[in-house]
Amino acid sequence: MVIITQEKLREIERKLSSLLSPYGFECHPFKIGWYNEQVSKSFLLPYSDDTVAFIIISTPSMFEKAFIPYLASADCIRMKQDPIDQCMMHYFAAIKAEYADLEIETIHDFQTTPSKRPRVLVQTAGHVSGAVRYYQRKDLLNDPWCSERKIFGVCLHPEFGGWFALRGVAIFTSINCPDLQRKSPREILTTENEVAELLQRYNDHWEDWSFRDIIVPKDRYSKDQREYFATKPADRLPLIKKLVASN
Ligand code: B12
Repeated sequence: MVIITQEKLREIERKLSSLLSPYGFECHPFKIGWYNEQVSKSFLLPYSDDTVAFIIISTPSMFEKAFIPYLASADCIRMKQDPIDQCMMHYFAAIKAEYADLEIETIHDFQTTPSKRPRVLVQTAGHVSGAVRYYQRKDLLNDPWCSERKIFGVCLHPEFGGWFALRGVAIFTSINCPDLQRKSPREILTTENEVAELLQRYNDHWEDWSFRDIIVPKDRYSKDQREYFATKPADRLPLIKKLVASN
C-alpha cells in the first residue's frame, strides 16, 4: 500500500484527464470510504476507506471523439456485445495500460454480480466525487407520489444537465490518499418544485429526454447520437454502417 499526498493525487488526476479528455471523458477522484458510507451492505466495495478511485463520465462529445472512431476500427458487425459497452471496455483498458505499474480495478456501469446486482452504483460514486448532483426522492420534504411507488433518482451535471453518462469507476487499489478533501456537488436546482419536476420527468417521461434539459446545457448529444440511442439495439446496424461510412 502506498500513501500519497493530495498534490500527488492531483498529478495522477491530470495524467488520467489528459489521457481521457481528448475522447470526451471526464474523471473525478473520490475515496472508497465516501462511497461505502452511503450505500447499503450489499453494494459495499471491498477496499479501505482512504483508497483512491475515479468516476469516469462520458460527455456529449464522446460519441464523435471516441465511439465513431472506435466503430471504424473495430469489427462491430460481428460483435456480440453492445458496441458502446465494447468501446468503454477499450478505453478502460487504456487506463490500465497507462498505469501498468499500479493495481487498478475498473468496474463498468453495466457489470453485475452473480446475484445480478450492479457491481457499482455510479450515481452515488458521481455524487460523492462532487462531479454531479444525485437527486433522490429523499431530497424532498414533501412529494407528490404514493408511498409504495419506487421513484428512481437521477444525476445532473453542472454543465451538461442530463446530457452525459456515468460509465464506471477506476479504483487504484494500492493507493491511499487520506488527505483528499471532499468537494460537495454543485446544487444545480434551487427549489423543491424543480427537484420534483426533474424526478417526475425522469420517472414518467424519460423517453422524451426532457429530464436532460431541466437546465440549459452547455452541449447536448448530436443528432447522430440521439438517433443512435433512440434506435432499438437490434436495429442499429444500418446506422453504425452509415456513421462509419460518413467518418
Ligand atoms: C438497473 C438500472 C436501470 C433499471 C432500474 C432503474 C433503477 N434506478 O434501479 C432500468 C432498466 C429500469 C433502468 C432504466 C433507465 N436507466 Co438505468 N441504470 C440501472 C443501473 C445499471 C443500476 C441502478 C440500480 O440498480 N441501482 C440500485 C439502487 C438500489 O440504487 P439507488 O436507488 O441509487 O440507492 C442507493 C443510493 O440511494 C445510496 N444512498 C443512500 N443514501 C444516500 C445519500 C446520498 C447523498 C447518496 C449520494 C447516495 C445514497 O444507497 C442506495 C443503495 O444502498 C445504473 C448504472 C449503475 N451501475 O449504477 C443505470 C442508470 C441509473 N440508468 C440510467 C439511465 C439514463 C436510464 C434510462 C433513462 C435509460 C437510458 N439508459 O437512457 C432509463 C430510465 C429509468 C426510468 N425512468 O425508469 C443512468 C442515469 C444517469 C443519471 N443522469 O443519473 C445510469 C446511471 C446509467 C449510466 N451509465 O449513466 N435503469
